[in-house]
Amino acid sequence: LSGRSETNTVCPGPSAMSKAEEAKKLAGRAAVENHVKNNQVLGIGSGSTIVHAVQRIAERVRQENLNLVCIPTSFQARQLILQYGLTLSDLDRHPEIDLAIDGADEVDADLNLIKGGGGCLTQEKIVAGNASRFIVIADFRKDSKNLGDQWHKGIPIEVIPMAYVPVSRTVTQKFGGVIELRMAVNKAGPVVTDNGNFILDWKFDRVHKWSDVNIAIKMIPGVVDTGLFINMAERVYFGMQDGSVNMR
Ligand code: ABF
Repeated sequence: LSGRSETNTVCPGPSAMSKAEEAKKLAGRAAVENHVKNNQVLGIGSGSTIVHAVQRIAERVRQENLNLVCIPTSFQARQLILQYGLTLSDLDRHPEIDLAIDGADEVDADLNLIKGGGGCLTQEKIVAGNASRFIVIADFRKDSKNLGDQWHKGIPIEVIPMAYVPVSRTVTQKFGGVIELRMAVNKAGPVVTDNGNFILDWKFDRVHKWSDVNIAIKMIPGVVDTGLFINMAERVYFGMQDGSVNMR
């Protein structure tokens, strides 16, 4: 085999990659177009899709002279807000958020979400929970009927470090499946969140009543929060492969 054909055999083609990126951009920009208005307090999510939304917000601030205040959901979001010259604030000064926009790892038919695949979930849930409107932006790969259909890495659970073993045991004893402590890419140690905690990825083995499971897991001592966002999203924008945007 030549180098070229080997590469073509094992790697996803560049067009597949750019299709997803293009879809993220479509979703992010459509949500900003439809929901961002002058004098709003905005919650800014984390991940790669939100970058496109922030770029469009910054363009609109320049073009339309909008007066917006942004509340970050992570260190990454904070840096994005600063990088694009937007006004950075916090929940102390702005506890009421008009609109939060964020990505997701998976969205089911009822707009329940799995989030936290990128390591951010607790601050995202705080911001979304204090927003009058919570809008999700995602590419076509995140759209599913039931949680777990598309996202196979499990439900992230942020835990206080000393509790990761007992929490893991309790979750699997009560609800089955397997659980893993999320490790850094170089395996040198666990991933540490913006809040100084660890993340467990719970690979569930059956469909659950997610609202009940979410509450039950949150009640386990040592759990900070889960990546299940139940009944929180008002609308989801999916960027599609054909260049359209689907709303749910
Ligand atoms: C964070 O980034 C996480 O809650 C979610 O897992 C992820 C979405 O990232 P991306 O937009 O890169 O798919 O918001």
